[in-house]
Amino acid sequence: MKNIIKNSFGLLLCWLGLISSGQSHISYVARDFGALDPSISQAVVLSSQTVTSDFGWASGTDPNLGDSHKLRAFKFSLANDGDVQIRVEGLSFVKGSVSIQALLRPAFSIYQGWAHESPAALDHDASAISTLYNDTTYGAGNWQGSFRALHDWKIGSDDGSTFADLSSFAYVGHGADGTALNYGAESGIFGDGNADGMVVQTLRLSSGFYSLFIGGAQYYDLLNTGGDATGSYGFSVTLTTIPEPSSLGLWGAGVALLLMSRRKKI
Ligand SMILES: [Ca+2]
Ligand SMILES: [Ca+2]
Repeated sequence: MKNIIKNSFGLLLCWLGLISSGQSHISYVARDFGALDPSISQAVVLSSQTVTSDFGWASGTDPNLGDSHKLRAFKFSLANDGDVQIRVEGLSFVKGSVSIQALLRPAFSIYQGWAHESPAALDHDASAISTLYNDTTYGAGNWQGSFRALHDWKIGSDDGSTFADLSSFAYVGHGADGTALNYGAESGIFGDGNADGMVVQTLRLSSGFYSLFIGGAQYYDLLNTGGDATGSYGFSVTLTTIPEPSSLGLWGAGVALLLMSRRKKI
């Protein structure tokens, strides 16, 4: 009898493990753009990325928020204030022996702030502190997850016990592929007007620590009825720093002065 109970418990843990591995918590592993400096030209590409569902970003624009498992999180830091171009493009590719279809309508939001990272416990929508915070802030039954595409939001880990333990994301900006025909009628969404599987946008950012959340911009309804909640969709994302012409000019002037002083010495 003891063995039966022990084996059943083992199976339960295994089953829970499968569930948790299928719904990964917020993580930046292999999705870190590093420390960028907008005063010089840099471009970092992270290709062959995947996200679950085609509606994760759009679902976070409506009143009942969105499930953060249906977005992919990236991080970077900026040494100085400056312009950063974000380019997200749907991409089909083969992962192992699995064909990944392209994310047809990509979108992104940028926030100041980072989630908890290993060795700390990772943040997720179903943690006790996330649940308490969302119930308190939005009302029990009024939220699908913690993700908000157009506003600040918070989320916590299983180690969190008070709201002070939550990770905070301060909304900075967003970009979405297409028009209201795909991302819906929610106010405050600025699409690029051309549903071509790509969104490119340049944002002026202050120095600091940033999270970038990418997901699908296909809106269905408050319950995501008809959306593909489990499919895996591919994309690539490129961050490019864009130095101001004045700093390029100063750099050019510096080089000219250096050349002139060398010539004088010769
Ligand atoms: Ca929603
Ligand atoms: Ca587009």
